[in-house]
Amino acid sequence: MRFDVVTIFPAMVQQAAGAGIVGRAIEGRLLTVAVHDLRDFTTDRHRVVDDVPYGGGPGMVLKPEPLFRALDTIEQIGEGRPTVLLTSPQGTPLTQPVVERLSRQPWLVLLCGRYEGVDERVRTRVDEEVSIGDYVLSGGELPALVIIDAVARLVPGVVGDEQSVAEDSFGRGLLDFPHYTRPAEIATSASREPLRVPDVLLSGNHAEIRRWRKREALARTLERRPDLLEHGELDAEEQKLLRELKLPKP
Ligand code: 4GX
Repeated sequence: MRFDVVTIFPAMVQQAAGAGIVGRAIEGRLLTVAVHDLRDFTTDRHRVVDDVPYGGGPGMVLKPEPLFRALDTIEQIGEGRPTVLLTSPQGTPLTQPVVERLSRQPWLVLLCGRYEGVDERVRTRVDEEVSIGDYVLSGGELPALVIIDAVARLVPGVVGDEQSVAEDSFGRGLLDFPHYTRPAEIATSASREPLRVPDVLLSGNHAEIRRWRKREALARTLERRPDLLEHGELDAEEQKLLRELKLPKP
């Protein structure tokens, strides 16, 4: 899969994309991330990318022509047309189903907005606007990196353990269950009880462990994110566990 990112902070995007799981996938040629400096597509001596808004008001707007030239250049790289995304608070909220849909595209272009935004005419070249959440950032670079990270994880081979991707929190539409590692017991201060790993996880009973994890995931989701249970994709066992969790405690 290929990502092209257009930004006024290319070093920031290059740095972050080169680290961790995504960085390893780039080295392994599973992914290509090409970062383009928007200023390289200006034609004036001062490489100006922004200008004042027509109609007045505070802030600056990204000029359209450098973005159009960047897109024209990028579209000549490959065969076919890339899917062009603009990161903005006005966009489609990024959720795991949206990430899955984007991961089926072979080629994404991410335009990183800055300042008050981009000249509206740029939207004629944008397939979709995407928001990573209802808060205000100072630029589209972090959203672009978030999109690349979430989408890249779904490209086969990028995450070593395919099973962990399939079973991931949100892969199943629920919050994750609690995780523990050794030791089975840790002594804390003298006045406190030792902190023990739940016995079921040490039991070796894999059917029981699976049920316990399901119940914990459901209990957490019910407690913290009941909205996730509304569009119910629960199997029969999950529906039964959820009914039990909702019963008043005896
Ligand atoms: N999820 N921002 C983009 C400038 C901007 C505004 C409008 C294009 C159109 C954000 C978010 C986000 C701040 C990035 C404004 N660019 N992007 N920037 N939340 O807050 O995606």
